[in-house]
Amino acid sequence: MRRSLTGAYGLDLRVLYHDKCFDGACSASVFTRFHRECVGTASSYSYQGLVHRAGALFDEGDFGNGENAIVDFKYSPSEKVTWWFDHHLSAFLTPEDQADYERGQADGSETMRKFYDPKYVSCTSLIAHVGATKFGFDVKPLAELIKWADIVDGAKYESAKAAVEMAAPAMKLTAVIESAQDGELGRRLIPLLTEMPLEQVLDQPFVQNLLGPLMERHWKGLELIRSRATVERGVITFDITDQPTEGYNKFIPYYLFPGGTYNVGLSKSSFRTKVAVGTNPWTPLPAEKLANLAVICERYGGGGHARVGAISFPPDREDQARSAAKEIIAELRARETAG
Ligand SMILES: [Mn+2]
Repeated sequence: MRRSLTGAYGLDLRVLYHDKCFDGACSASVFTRFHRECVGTASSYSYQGLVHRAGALFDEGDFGNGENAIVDFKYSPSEKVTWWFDHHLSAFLTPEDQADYERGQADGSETMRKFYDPKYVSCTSLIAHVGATKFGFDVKPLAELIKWADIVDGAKYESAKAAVEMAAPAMKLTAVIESAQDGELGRRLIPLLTEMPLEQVLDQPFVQNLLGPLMERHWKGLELIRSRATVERGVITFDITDQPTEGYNKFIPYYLFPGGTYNVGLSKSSFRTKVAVGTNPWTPLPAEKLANLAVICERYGGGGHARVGAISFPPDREDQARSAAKEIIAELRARETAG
């Protein structure tokens, strides 16, 4: 890390970003380019990934001695933080944090440094918009990155085929980023994201090495679910509890049965037996006709969102998981039949 001896100018700028997230990596990359081209007060940039965890999210030691930017992650009132961009609904950990942010906006001291707007689908597009409209940032070269950050963070895939076959480089990069084991991947990837097309980033040997085993596991998961899944009265079901897995692509059921409205899947990992309940994102049915899956899952001690929920049981309580799944399947099929 290069450091100059005098003043704030020429110091390293630390970018703290949402780790294991495509939008987080793209946000860090776009922020870096924006800062270098439009602000120019740092001689180098370093990267620190952040993850959601119980209790305090920030450690003062995470912040560097120069400027610090937090992107696509919660607000921190630390005086070391000089830039902040976020678009999450739950951006403030406490009312005090929110009051701190609002104070800086009301007195004008931070209106050109801290930006929050939950209407943006991705933080990448928020940074690009603020940069372009308030600082004259040229975002034309970033069109591909911004488009894909919006698609991935908003889960707005055009089809189950696009989500499962993962032909687009951004989809494969997302898989690699989400499976990263440490901060090293982000540090290597972030500087490349704004410098070259996604296809070329994906072609880097260190990315290809990580992608190979992930895609192999993905295709195996697809074949396993294909061999088990059936659809009846709009509800796709499958049981793969006999083949423990640490996860599968949640769009696979709709790829296999595009006409299915819901899917109820039973799976097992090292720490739980899981009933996953989802709604086909490409269903032509209007929202008011769809079941609220969070409410259904809560009845069994689970939870989630209106369109997707889950219930976890201890690994050895497959019997309970199976009977909950059976009841939910019957309920969703009755709804479909009732129209
Ligand atoms: Mn985001």
